[in-house]
Amino acid sequence: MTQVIAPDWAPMTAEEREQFDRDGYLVIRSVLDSTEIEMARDAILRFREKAVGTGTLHQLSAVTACPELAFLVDHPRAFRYIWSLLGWNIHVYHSHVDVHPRIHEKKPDWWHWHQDGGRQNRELETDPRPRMSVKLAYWLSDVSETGRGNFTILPGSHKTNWLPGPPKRDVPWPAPVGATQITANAGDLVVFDRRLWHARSDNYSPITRVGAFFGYSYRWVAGRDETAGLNLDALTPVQRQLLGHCGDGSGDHAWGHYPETTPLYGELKRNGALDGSIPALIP
Ligand SMILES: O=C(O)CCC(=O)C(=O)O
Repeated sequence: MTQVIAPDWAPMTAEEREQFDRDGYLVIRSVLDSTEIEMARDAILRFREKAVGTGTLHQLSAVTACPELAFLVDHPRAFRYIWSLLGWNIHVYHSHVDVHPRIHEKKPDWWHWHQDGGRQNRELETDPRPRMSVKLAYWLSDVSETGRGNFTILPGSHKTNWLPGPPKRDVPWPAPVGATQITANAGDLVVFDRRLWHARSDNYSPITRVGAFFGYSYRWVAGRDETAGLNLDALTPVQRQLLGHCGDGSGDHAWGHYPETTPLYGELKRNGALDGSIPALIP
C-alpha cells in the first residue's frame, strides 16, 4: 500500500510545538486505524517468523525489511510533526521494527538508557547538543498498561547531555528518578526528540509487543539504513525522498541546493505549508 489517507498538510499546532519543546515528546492518540494497524503488524510478524521464528526481533531498515510499511514514513497524521519540526530537506536516517514476546523471569535492571544519534552525543560539543533528529514510534500492540515492554522516557530530559549511569553496561543499575513508562493503545504514536533519554522496558505480559520506529534527520546527515533493495516503483516521490532516493543522488542535492526537485518541498509549496517563520521551511 502506497498511502492510506489523503494528506491534509496541516502543520502541528503552536500548543503541540510548545509542549514538544518543553517535554521532548508528544503522544498522539489513534493515528492509525484498525486496518492500518493490522496491515503493519502482520507485515512485521511475517518478517519476524522468517527471521527468528517466535523470538525477539530488532530489525534495522524497517521498509527494506517490510516494504508494506512504506505508508508509515509519510502517514499524514504522523508526518506533519516531522516536517513541521525539521522542514523539507529530510530523510529517514535510521529505522527499525521490534517484536518482544513475554519474558517469564524477572531480569536485572540493565541500563538501556540512551539518547539517539550515536557518536553525535560525543562529537557535538554544545550543551545542550542540537536536536538533529526526531523519531516516530508507532505502537502496533496494546501497551495501555505498564509492564508490557512500554517505551520508557525521562520527560523533559532532552536538554540534559549526561545522566549518571553505571560504570559499565553489564552492571545492573536502577532507572533514573522520574522514569515514566508511556502507556499507549495500538495505533497511537509517540513523537520524540532524539535527545530525550529513553529506554525499552521488559515485557512481562502475555501480549507480544510490536512497534515500528522511524528517525528523521536532515539529508546532509548520513543515513544508517540500508535502502538499496527498495522497489522504487511502489513508492510515491515523497516516500522515495524519505527513503534516500531523491534528485541526482549528489551531495549538492542532499545539501538542499535544489528545492524544486526535492519532492517534499514541492508538496509543501503546492499546499501552502511553507511557513516562513520556521527556518527549516524556508528554501
Ligand atoms: O523499543 C523501545 O521501547 C525503545 C526504542 C529505542 O530505544 C529507540 O528507538 O532508540
